[in-house]
Order: sequence, then C-alpha cells, then structure tokens
Amino acid sequence: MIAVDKQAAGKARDGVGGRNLDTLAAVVRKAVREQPVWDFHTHLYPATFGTPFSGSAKGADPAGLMLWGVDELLTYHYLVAEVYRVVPARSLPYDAFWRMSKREQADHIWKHLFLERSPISEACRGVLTTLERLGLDPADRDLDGYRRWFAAQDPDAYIDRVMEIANVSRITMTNAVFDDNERQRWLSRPQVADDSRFAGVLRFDPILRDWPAAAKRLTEWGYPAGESLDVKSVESGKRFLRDWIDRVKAIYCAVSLPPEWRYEGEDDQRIGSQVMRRIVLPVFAERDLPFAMMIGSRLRVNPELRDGGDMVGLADVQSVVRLCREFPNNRFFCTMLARENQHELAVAARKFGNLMVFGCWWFVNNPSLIDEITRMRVELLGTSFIPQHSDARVLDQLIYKWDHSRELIANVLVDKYADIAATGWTPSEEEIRRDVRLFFHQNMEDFLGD
Ligand code: RAT
Ligand code: ZN
Repeated sequence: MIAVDKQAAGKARDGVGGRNLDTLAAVVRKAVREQPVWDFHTHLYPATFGTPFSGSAKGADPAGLMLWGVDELLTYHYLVAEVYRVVPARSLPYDAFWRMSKREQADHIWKHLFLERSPISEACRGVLTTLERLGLDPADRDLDGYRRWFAAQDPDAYIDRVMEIANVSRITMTNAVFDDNERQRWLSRPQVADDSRFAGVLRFDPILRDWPAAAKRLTEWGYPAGESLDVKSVESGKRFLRDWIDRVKAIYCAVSLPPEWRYEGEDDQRIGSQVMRRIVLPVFAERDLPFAMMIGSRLRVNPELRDGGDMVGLADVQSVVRLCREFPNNRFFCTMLARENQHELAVAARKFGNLMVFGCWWFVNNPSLIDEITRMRVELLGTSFIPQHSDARVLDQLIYKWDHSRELIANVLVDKYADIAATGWTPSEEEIRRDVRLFFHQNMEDFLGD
C-alpha cells in the first residue's frame, strides 16, 4: 500500500483534476504507463522449458514451450483462424497448412493478412505494435529483416528485454498437467521453473470437464481412480492435486470450463459437481489457494484449426454464485468469455467478497469490448477487480497486449476521475498511483494472500 502523506493529502484538496483535466489525463496515463504489471494469466514459460527457436543461443528444442520471435507472432492461433477467412480450406486444405514449416506458415499469413490487405484486426495490429516497440520499423514490411533481428537475440536475455519494454514485473504461467509434453518436463527436471520472473499455476481442465477420462490418466500415473467417486478415487484425486500443487509451486489453480458447465448446489449429484465438492474445493481450502475459473469456451467447433478452432458460448453466472455462497472458505477468481455474461458476473462480485473478477479474456480482449467492460466494472466495483491479463502465448505479445490495454484502462480512469473531480473530489497524484497499483498488482497479490 502506498502511503499518502500529509503533503499529498493537501495537494489532493486542490488536486490534479480540479483546474485542468489535461493535467489529470497526463498524470493518469503516466501512472498507468509506469506501474509494473503482475500478469495474472499467460501461457508463457522460461527458456528452461526449451524453445523451438533458439535465436543466437545453441540448441533449439522443436517441442519446447517457450515461444517467441516473429514467426511465432505471425502463427499465433488467432491469426491462423483469421487467415482461413481469406484463404479458405478449399484453397489451402488444413492438413497442407499444418504440414508447412513454421516459417512457411508465417510467410503465408504475412502475405495474406499483412500485404494483400491491411492488418487492421486487433491480432494483426498487435504484431505491428510489438515490432515497433522493439525498435523495428513496421513501415519496412521486411519480414526477412525482422527475422534477422530476432535471430540475433538470446532467448533468456530476451525475456528480460520484453518484460522491461512491457513493464511486466512477473509472469504467471499456465502449467497444464494433462499435457504430456509439459508434464514430462516437470517430472524429468523438478527445478525446471526455478525462475523468479515466473510463477506457477496448476491447470487441470480434464478433472472437471471429463472425470472418467481424467480418472484413467490418474490411474496410469499411480493415483488409482474409477469413473464413480468412491472413497479411493476421492483420495487419489486429492493426492494428485496436492502433489502437483507442490511440484509447480502453484500460486493458484485454474480450469477453463464450457458454456454448459453448471453447479446446481449441494444436491447436485452429477459427476463434475461431485468432483468439485469432494476433491477440488476441499484441497484448495486446505491449502488456502484460490481457484480460477475461466468459463465459456466451447472447444474445437472447428477441430481442423487446432487451437484456433475454439469459440465462445453463453455461460451460467448463477453456478458461480452458488459456489461462492456454498464455499465461503474458498476464494474464486473468475472470468467469462461471452460479452453477454460480463454484467451479471460483475453484479455477482458485488455480492461475494470471495469472488475476484479478472481480465477481458480472448474474444473480449478487443479494444471496443475492453473499454465497455472496464467502464462497467469500475462503475459497479470501483477499484476492486483485476482489469486485465495478457493471455500471451508468445513472449513478445506481452508488449502489445499490455500497451493496448494500458491505454484503454487509462482512458476509463481519466473519465472516472473527471466525474468525481466535478464534485470537488480531486484525486492527488499519489492517490491515482495507489489505485493504478491496485489494478495492476495489488488486487491480485491481496486476493492470493488472504
Ligand atoms: O486465449 C487463448 O489463447 C486461448 O487459446 C486459451 O489459451 C485460453 O486463454 C485458455 O487459457 O484456455
Ligand atoms: Zn489462456
């Protein structure tokens, strides 16, 4: 907490917005730019998890998890989906695309989404912002020149460089324990994530999305479990979660859930609800760990697009409400994918102090929607939510995701401070910095550490 001294309090009386709204806007934008972000949710990894593009360092690992560089930026699954809008599968069958090398895929996307039409979608614009902030000139339109620049970087040092440009102080990973590639890396090298720049998060979707399939895997891994929840299965499920929470040093645990996901209350006997009630939430309560639920992703509506083939569906906020009420000793982070769910979710957060709303996720991580959602959340929740996470999959994306979001969040804050300044309540610079710190760091830290 930033202390507001007497002098600052005095300044607050004639305040930064009282006489001059331009000054207020400048102070807010500076505070937002200068506040380091603890990124709540990414899919990024340190170089110790291997990288398919080693730049100036030795030893590329084709299945490595640290993604970075211009070819990865261009082949982000958002852009794969977009290129199939303009070069449809009847012209380029999906399997032909997936057989191409990463470089060929990037060439294809560059040609069709950047050169043959203007790159004005948010995901395309993000590549340009990133290049520009790295000191490259998007006006060159010189993909091979950009490639040469990236090839001269050392992946580990590049993490520092990107974090500095994006002003990100800590990156939260998503450690998917049901992903064979990732699981093997943890098992063969327990220190793989000993890097203070990164924090671990245990991600275990199949346990709640498809218990019978998850139980089979648990059994193979030495945690005997059956399709129905007998005592042994419950114990195995709990032991599995505890072991992996310890292994990844999870700061919280997370799942993504489909639009159809429901929790109907204590009499709900469906297997997913029983798993939630008897395995998942008791372990997190015992460990005092919050649980992040990302709700509304309908997976693989077009499986040929792989990661780009998921879409959005309307979810059920009342199921979250029931969990918050029935499990007051658990803490829930929640984000939803459908625009139509955002208002009800923010209202739910007004009712439960154990619910922390976060981020504008995936298909709502677009300027017009970030603006709308952030305004609405401020009006309902004041400063008591986490406005954004990056969801970056490619390290360099931290730069544009945070640049774009900072600008939008600052715009909202300027308007909201101006509204209260009109009453005579003019915030001091210290108060503005305090609020900005809540948004970009403190709310997350406080909710984690309750
Ligand atoms: O936003 C994304 O990149 C999605 O592909 C998902 O990773 C989603 O964020 C998730 O965490 O499931
Ligand atoms: Zn994600």
